[in-house]
Amino acid sequence: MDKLVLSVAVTGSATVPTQSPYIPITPEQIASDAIACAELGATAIHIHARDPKNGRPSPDKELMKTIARSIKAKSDVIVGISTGGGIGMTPLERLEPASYCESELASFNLGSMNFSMHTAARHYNSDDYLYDWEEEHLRGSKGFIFRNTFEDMELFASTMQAKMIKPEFEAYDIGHLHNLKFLEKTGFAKPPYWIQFVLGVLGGMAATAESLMMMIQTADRLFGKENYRYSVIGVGYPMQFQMAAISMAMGGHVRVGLEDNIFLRRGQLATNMQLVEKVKRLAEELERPLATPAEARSILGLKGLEAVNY
Ligand code: KMH
Ligand code: ZN
Repeated sequence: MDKLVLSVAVTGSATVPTQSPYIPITPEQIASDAIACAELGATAIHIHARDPKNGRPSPDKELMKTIARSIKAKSDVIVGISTGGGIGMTPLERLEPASYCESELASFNLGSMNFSMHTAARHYNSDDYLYDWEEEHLRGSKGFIFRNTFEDMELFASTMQAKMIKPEFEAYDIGHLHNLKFLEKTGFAKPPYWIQFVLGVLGGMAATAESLMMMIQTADRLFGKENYRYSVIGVGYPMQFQMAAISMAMGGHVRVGLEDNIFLRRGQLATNMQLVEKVKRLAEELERPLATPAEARSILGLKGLEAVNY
């Protein structure tokens, strides 16, 4: 088995600040969590930017550059920039931060889908929310379509190819793997692939061992085991840890972080660093030593920190 590539998605764009005081918001907070996670042994950080005034997900490329640069000043951890963005952003707005920063890695979402967080709103009354955008963000996601058409994907793929940004392919469903195969056939994707199996989004496959097995079997058949590596995201609690353990036992890699789960234990909110510590304990028990950023760069075939634009 490879050494374990442990990615941490420190803030994301699905949650709202009211859900947890530990979600980092400002560029300083996001960079500080990223650096602390790297010091604990995380290999890669997946970042989104948020408006420092109110925590709303932001497509501002300068904010993203500030975050990436602050991380680079203190750590050689791999930085992957989101192109999933957030609700209300156009595909071009979503692509801009990664394209501008020319990061080593960027997420690449493999298909359009429902993507809903509206069930989280049942825990709050309207006057519980800290900021005016939050309630509509959660409730309104019931009507949200996460757009990733073939036209969008071709644009994302050609931009990333031109800037030597390695795509981190996010597959939420079996059909997304077939979409990747189609991108390969039409010249928009080339193995070896780095795939995140994202399980547990309302609108995608459930976070179960059975879903993961179906994903792996399909990817093996479409691409061949030797042509891809995978990491697993279990969305929500306790799925983040359950999926991490299954993936580690099978030789896969893992992503944790407050983007996908805000709890350390039932009813107890987590910090990003606590999530990393918990998954490190599991990794130790399962004999999966962590990859350093340098080892992961070689495992994933990344261009290197010298070639980024931040
Ligand atoms: N929050 C994850 C379920 C992206 O940023 O491109 C999906 C994600 C998408 O990370
Ligand atoms: Zn993300």
